[in-house]
Amino acid sequence: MTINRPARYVILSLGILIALHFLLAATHESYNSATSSALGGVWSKTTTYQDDFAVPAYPVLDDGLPPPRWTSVGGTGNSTRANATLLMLARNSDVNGAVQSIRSIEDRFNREYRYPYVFLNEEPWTEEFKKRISALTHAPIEFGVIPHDMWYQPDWIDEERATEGRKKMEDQGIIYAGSVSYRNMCRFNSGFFFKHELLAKYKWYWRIEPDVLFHCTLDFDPFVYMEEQKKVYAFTISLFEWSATIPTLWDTVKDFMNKFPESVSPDNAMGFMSENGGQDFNMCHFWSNFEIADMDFWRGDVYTKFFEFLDATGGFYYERWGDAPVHSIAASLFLPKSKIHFFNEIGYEHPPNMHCPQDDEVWKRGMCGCEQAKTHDYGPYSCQHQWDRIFR
Ligand SMILES: Nc1nc2c(ncn2[C@@H]2O[C@H](COP(=O)(O)OP(=O)(O)OP(=O)(O)O)[C@@H](O)[C@H]2O)c(=O)[nH]1
Ligand SMILES: *[C@@H]1O[C@H](CO)[C@@H](O)[C@H](O)[C@H]1NC(C)=O
Ligand SMILES: *[C@@H]1O[C@H](CO)[C@@H](O)[C@H](O)[C@H]1NC(C)=O
Ligand SMILES: [Mg+2]
Repeated sequence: MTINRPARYVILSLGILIALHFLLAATHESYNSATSSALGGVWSKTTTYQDDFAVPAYPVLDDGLPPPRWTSVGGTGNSTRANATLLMLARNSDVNGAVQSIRSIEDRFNREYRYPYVFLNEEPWTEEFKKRISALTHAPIEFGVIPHDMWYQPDWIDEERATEGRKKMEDQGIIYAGSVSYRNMCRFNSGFFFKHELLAKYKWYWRIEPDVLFHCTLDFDPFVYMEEQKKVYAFTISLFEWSATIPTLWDTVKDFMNKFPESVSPDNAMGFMSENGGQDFNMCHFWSNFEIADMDFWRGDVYTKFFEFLDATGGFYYERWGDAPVHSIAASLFLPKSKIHFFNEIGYEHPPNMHCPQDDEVWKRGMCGCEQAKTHDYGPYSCQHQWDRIFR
C-alpha cells in the first residue's frame, strides 16, 4: 500500500499530537482534567477531578467493573457530591499517627473523591505538622485552632469536686482517669466541634483519628449513600463502655427524657442500649473514633438541649463522660433507628479493635487487607448482637 506525501504528514502529525496528549496527560494534571472530558474518555484512562460540588459523586473508573452498588436514588448512576469533610482532631505530637491515617484514607477512598480535610487543635499547628500532612493529598486542607471556650474546663466547674472525681477514678485504675485534657477532648467532641467555624460550611463529616487504618477500598461514596438513604449517623464498631466512667450519665439521660418526652423518637434504638426498656443502660455504644454523620443533627434543637442538659451537671469533668456514649445515646434515642447505619463495607481499625467484613463477597470486592477472623463484630466486647436484635 502506498500513501501519498501529504497523507503521510497528516498521519505523522496526528501521531505526534496523540503522543503529546498522553505525555501531557501523564505529567500534567490540569491539562488532563481540562481535556479528558472533551476527549470523551476514549483515550484517557485517568480519572478526572473537579473541586466544585456540581460534579458526579462517582469518579469515572474506567475499569470495566459494574458501577458502584449505590449509585443514586433510582439507580441512574448520576449523583451529586456530598457537602462533606474529613475531620481530624489531633495534637502536633500526633503527626506520625495522623500521617498514617491520612495515607490510609487516601489510599482506600479519598484519592478518588478529594473531599476536603479539616484539622482541629486547641494549639496552633506547627509548620512541620502542616507540611507532613499537606504532602499526602491533593484535596483541600484547612488547619484550624479551637477557640478557648470550646475546649477548656469552664469556670463554673467546681475544681475541688473535679479533682476528687479524678482521684477516685485513678484509684479504680481507669484509663485517662486523671487527665483533664482527655475530658476537654470528650466534651469538645460531644458539644462543640460542629460549631467550629471551619465546619460550619459542611453538613457531613467523617471523623478520623491519628493511628487508625482503613482496610478496604470503597467502591462507593459513603456520604452520598448516607444522604440518599436518609441516614444521619453511621458506625463500624460497637462495644461496652466502662461503667465507672459514667456513673450518673444514664440517670441524667432519664431525667432528660422525663422532662422532654417529645424529644424521644417513637421508633428509637433503645433496644440497643437497654435490656429493660430504658430502666438501665447496658453500656452499649458506637465507637466514636469512627463516625460518619450529619452535623445538622448535632446542631439541631433536640441535641443542643440534650448536650446543655448533660453539660450543666458537670459530668464531663466530675466523672469522665465520653463523647462515644453521649453521641450514641442521642442518636439511639432521638432518631428513628432506621437512620443509624452500620457500614459493614468499611474495614476499619483503631487498635485494639478492628472491623473487617465477614462476608467474603464484601471482603473481596473491597480488596480488604484485614484478617476476617480478627474482626470485632461478634467478639466478646462487641454490641453487634444488641444492634442486630432491634431489627428482628
Ligand atoms: N488537640 C488535641 N487533640 C486531642 C487531645 N487529646 C486527644 N485528642 C485527639 O482526640 C482524639 C481521641 O483521643 P485519643 O487519645 O485517641 O483517645 P481514645 O481514642 O479514647 O484513646 P486511645 O485508645 O488512646 O486512642 C484523637 O483524635 C486525638 O488526637 C488534646 O489534648 N488536644
Ligand atoms: C447521567 O449522566 C450521563 C453522563 O453525564 C448522561 O448522559 C445521562 O443522561 C445522565 N442520566 C440521567 C438519568 O440523568
Ligand atoms: C452545606 O451544609 C451546611 C450545613 O447544613 C449549609 O449551611 C451549607 O449551605 C451547605 N452548602 C452547600 C453548598 O449546600
Ligand atoms: Mg484514639
